[in-house]
Amino acid sequence: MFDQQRSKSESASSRTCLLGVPYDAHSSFLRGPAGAPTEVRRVLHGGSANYWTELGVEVDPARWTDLGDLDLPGDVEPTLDRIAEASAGITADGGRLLSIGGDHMVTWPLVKGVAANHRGLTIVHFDAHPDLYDELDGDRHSHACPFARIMEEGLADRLVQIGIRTMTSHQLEQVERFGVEVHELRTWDGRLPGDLAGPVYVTIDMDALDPAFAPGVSHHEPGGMTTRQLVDCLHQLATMAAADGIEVVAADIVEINPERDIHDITAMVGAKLVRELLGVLILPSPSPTFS
Ligand SMILES: [Mn+2]
Repeated sequence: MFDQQRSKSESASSRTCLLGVPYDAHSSFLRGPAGAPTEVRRVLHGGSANYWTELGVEVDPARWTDLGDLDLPGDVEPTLDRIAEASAGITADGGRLLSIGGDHMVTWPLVKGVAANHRGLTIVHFDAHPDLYDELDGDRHSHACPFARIMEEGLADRLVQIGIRTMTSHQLEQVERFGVEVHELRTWDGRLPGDLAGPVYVTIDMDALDPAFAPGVSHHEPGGMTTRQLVDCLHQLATMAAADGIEVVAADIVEINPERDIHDITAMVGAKLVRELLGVLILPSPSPTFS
């Protein structure tokens, strides 16, 4: 059993890739998230923290591959295609993807690439906003729209949203249209649904967190999650993965805007989330916890 698990772990760890997606052309309010991959890497490797997760998984850079940043053409359609191609290539044959950077629009092509390799995806989505607009300011590629596109295209079977605190009547109609499971923050109990199953894609919009914890985002939305609550959710996913209930196949961290950060506070949260997500992606089960 142990040998089996270890060999499963090692094969996943050899193909767990970090990818920077420096694209923020479809932000509706402020630009900046294109600069996030550089800032998160700088802090991740900056020497102020080690390469271990809270659950005791070592995520030293030798255990995963940093593919650097995607070179993107700029125009939207070829950019979407290039992101989707990269995502599909990385997640083929059991490879796992952690993407950093960009505004939330990039999640659409990232999920498209993962869905090419995994049927029946569940998306676990942390955000202040549902991002379900049919269009915003005439832009169907807006960072406020990716989950409308994903659900229209049938790229995921299930969309679970945590942290929401900006619902509108239009987006509530979209929730009902697409059967989205929304856990509004005002009534959330801190738990992910207990019946998650199959391949899981995790997407973290940094504005799910309260601006007190993550000021470096374009849309400050007070009354948000604590960093502790978010990390605890990733640990819940690790527990479910260890029990073979789910397989976390890919994740992204979006909407970090370094232009608004203060003393690297948000970049450091991003680096911590990178570590904790790598811990879930690299190992199907967490190592023994320190006690
Ligand atoms: Mn958001």
